[in-house]
Amino acid sequence: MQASDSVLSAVEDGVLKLTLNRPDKLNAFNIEMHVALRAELERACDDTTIRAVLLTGSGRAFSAGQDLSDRDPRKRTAPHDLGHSLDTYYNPAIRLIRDLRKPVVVAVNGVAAGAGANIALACDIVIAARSAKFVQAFSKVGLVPDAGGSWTLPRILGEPRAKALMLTGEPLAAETAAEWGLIWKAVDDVDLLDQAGQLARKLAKGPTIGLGLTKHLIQLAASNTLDAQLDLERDSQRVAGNSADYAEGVAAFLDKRPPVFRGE
Ligand code: T3D
Repeated sequence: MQASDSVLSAVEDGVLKLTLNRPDKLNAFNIEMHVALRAELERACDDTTIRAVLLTGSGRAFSAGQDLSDRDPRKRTAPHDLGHSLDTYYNPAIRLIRDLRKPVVVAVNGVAAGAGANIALACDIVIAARSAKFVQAFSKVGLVPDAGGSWTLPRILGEPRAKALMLTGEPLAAETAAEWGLIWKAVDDVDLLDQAGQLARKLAKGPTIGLGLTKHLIQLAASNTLDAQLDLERDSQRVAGNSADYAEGVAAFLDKRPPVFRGE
């Protein structure tokens, strides 16, 4: 199924591959692209044959964030309501990525700026081309960080680095992002899609229920007390322990053969 030219989608080996596809605009977000991405993320949630998502961009950029040509103040009599834009488009996308009980891998193929950077950083595993960079571009146009960036960066990097990146808008190279723990790893540009694709396929063959619960546990860890987290581990393990994939995992171990997980 191809919902829109601005987001290409294909399912193979249980992986929904989504490619942001406005390369002439560095894959900047307009309403059409938002609507298409949202429809695809909802599909990832509902379709049990999809067991992992791989997100990337076409051309030389991952995404330059909001399409600023849709925000030209000279073409308007009153300011655009950016709060409405976040409520309607960006925030639902971030929530869908975070709430999806399936792994989301992002292959950052080039520059990721503004909301484009923070959408990438909301994904579960971030692999970037060595030439890619992350730009908290908001301050350059008088805005504040959005798409979850003001939550994500301080948590991962601490205040000093988050503030420096967000107040200056200076680009952060992929290798430094990896050294700082902001992303999983930087790989040679030519290897990016191979490595990200292999990883997504491996995850799609995994015990989907357990992986989804693991994602959820990790996301709640920072705001939970240890007691609350122990309770959540207990409840999650109970669910994982009832899954067919757990039975298969144990049987395969005892049989000394690789498990065949079905995501059930
Ligand atoms: O508005 C709301 O709904 C609220 C939400 C806001 C979220 C946001 O994301 S705000 C932040 C928006 N993004 C930016 O401010 C980034 C703007 N772009 C840049 O700073 C640079 O383009 C990059 C650092 C991303 C890349 O630089 P470079 O030198 O590699 O490329 P370039 O030459 O600047 O751009 C290439 C083309 O893409 C160029 O068009 P042209 O001249 O070839 O016709 C440029 O205008 C276009 N482009 C790049 N970014 C955007 C864009 N066009 C529209 N919107 C963009 N964001």
